[in-house]
Amino acid sequence: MMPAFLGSDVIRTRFSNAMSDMYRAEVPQYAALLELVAETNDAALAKDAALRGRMERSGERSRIDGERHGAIRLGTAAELRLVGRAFAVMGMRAVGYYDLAAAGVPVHSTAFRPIADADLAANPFRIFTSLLRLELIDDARLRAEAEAILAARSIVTPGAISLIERAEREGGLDEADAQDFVTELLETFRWHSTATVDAATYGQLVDAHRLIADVVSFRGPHINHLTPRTLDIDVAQAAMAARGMAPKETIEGPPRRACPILLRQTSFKALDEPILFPSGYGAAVAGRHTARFGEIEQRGVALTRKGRALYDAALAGEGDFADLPDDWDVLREKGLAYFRRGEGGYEPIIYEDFLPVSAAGIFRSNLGREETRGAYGAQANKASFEAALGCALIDEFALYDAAAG
Ligand code: OOG
Ligand code: NI
Repeated sequence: MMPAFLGSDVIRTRFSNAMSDMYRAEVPQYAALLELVAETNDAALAKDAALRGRMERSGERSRIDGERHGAIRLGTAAELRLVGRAFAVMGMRAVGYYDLAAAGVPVHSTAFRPIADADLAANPFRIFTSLLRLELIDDARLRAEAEAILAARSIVTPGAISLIERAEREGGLDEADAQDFVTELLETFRWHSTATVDAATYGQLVDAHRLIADVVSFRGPHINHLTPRTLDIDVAQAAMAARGMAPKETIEGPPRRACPILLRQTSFKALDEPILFPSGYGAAVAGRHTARFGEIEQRGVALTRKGRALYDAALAGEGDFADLPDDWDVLREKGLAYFRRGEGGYEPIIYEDFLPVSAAGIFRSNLGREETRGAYGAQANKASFEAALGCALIDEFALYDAAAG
């Protein structure tokens, strides 16, 4: 008899919940943030019947409570490929390319997420995944050292690797294997308070870029935030401030509107955490590291290429946010945003992706003030990212075109 495989949606949901439980235990501020977002969402739904109706019809009402994204930073092509295979077991595919080097952050990124409407409705869990661009370290000796350190680590447990291979070979995982897979894969994203490098090496890596130190100095790519989805980011941000969670000053993304578009995000500053450095003399040396933070986001309608061009122009100061009409019907009639035909007429298709300028703002605010360098000279290099991943990145617009039918 064929073994009964668990659906990839079920494995993804279990993994997302396990990550959330782990991060809640590691970072108590995250638990407080979840509570705050749940309260403000309940209040927003209670007072806005139109929002409630729209969310119920689109299926978002049932997914919102468990909806979140996380972020990790990887060091090598081999790590990206392996993590991509692990995410594939959970139905998550690499969508979109985000070049952060232009904003002075030495990484390029994608988002692993489900792509089919039904899978998004089941659980849209996404992981913003960055790959370090070691070629942007100027100092050749330090670059070689960082490469050697990364080449020596294994970020996925042997148990997880054999379950990834089994899922690929047999086409899925049964209940017991799926449970083991979730438990084993969680290890990859756990925080390690002891660095793998000595304090001097850490200092040199920080001097090259704080982000390089964060990727290279530890056993693995600790999850650096998990972001719940709020239905009213201005209310949630005010509540964060009122509860002493010190959000960053500005909300990334478009301004507040009656008809939300794309993505608005804000974060609280990274925690300053104690770590230990190994030393050649037996006793560990105490130090501090900032990497992990908290973030909230509000999602709106996905823009078409035409709508996105207007948004990008406004962001670049070459247009105005008012060029994007704040009215569902006009957005649809002008072909600026994506809608699907539902029982209640046309329903907005939610934006499931990220924004590079916003992401750079989130990165920067969590790397400390001193880390505000200008753009790296390097060009965006999608082809090298795809070569590292081992397959093409999926174009987000093609997915929205298909969803709109
Ligand atoms: C990722 C920062 C970007 C987002 O939601 O755009 C991000 C990171 O700090 O690793 O989280
Ligand atoms: Ni984020």
